[in-house]
Amino acid sequence: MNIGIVCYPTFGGSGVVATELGIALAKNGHKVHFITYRRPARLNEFYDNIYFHEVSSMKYPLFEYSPYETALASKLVDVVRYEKLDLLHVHYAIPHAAVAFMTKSVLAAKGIHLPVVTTLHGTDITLVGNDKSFAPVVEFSINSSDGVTAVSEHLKQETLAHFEISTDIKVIPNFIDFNQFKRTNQDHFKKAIAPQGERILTHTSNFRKVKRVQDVIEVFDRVRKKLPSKLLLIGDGPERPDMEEICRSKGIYGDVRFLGKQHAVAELLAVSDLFIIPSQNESFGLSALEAMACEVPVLSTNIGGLPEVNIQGETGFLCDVGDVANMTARALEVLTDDKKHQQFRSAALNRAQQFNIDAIRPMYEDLYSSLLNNS
Ligand code: GMT
Repeated sequence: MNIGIVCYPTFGGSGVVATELGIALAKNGHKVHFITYRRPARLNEFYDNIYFHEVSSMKYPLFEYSPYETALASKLVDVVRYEKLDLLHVHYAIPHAAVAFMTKSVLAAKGIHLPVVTTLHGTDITLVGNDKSFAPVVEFSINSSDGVTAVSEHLKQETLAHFEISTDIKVIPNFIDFNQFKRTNQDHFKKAIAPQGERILTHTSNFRKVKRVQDVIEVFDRVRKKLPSKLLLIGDGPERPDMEEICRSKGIYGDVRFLGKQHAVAELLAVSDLFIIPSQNESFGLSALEAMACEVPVLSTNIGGLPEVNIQGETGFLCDVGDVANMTARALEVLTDDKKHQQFRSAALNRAQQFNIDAIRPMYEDLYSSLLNNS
């Protein structure tokens, strides 16, 4: 198949899932075209059947906001026509599903039928998508897609609860490529981060309010008082300056490393003893799955799609949002008992194996085939 993928090119989960799916599809013999405003962050190798089309929009003094949607749709029309794409798969509904509808309409006027798949990732439905300023277009463009997928059963139910949906939504979860995410020996690294054998707690996110990074720091501060520990904070975003300030005012800055955006996430997870994801809202929690693939137990909240990934008392613990006292107790429970810690590590790996890319990629391929057969 000749497949077009539209996504955000950032380190954010939807962009990562879109890019890793594209790479997996290309490895399985498909031609894949990424169409977005920058080369996707995870697309950092050469593949002879992956193509990247950069969208750039004209600058004009009248435009206070550059009309990216029009530029993206125009680029898509071009790529579909000249690269003869069979299908377009857009990730994150806003604005990509609406742009796909526009593209489809332009192509239909030229006698070209383009099947469109939209994957819903989370905040495109919850935090952002159901805001009045977006909701009517989000609903319309979901219903106009030929295939719709959601990354968890919870997100599917949220979509049905907030919108009038007239189309089927297929749940296809996030996935993991074990060639990239596996526990490797990083002893030198571990010694550099925790020279006295301290426990290493890790959190990865885009540092937005929804991630509640302040809870990560609070839990770490409490754990650290009982057990020598270090905290790795991977990623960057609007909350980072405040989080740095909290660490300084608590006097724990020396034990916390703000690592910023990283390519070496698997190496950092490989030295971690516990992964913390205390989000207020999380449709799936790809970062938790990546940690589990590296045999790191997960301390998460019990909201959204997280219970579909992290299993209470087996692969980690699930606590109420903001319940830092319980989170601290659970963290200490697993970090102070080597036998239990090892059991959790093995269970985390076993669970992650259920989301192996080799099992999930065919779900997308089957969906594409059924749409192409129908058209
Ligand atoms: O919504 C976000 O915060 C960003 C979004 C993204 O585009 O990175 O993440 C969402 O998609 C991921 C991949 O499907 C999921 O694993 C995340 O749980 C989801 N984030 C939220 O629901 C908050």
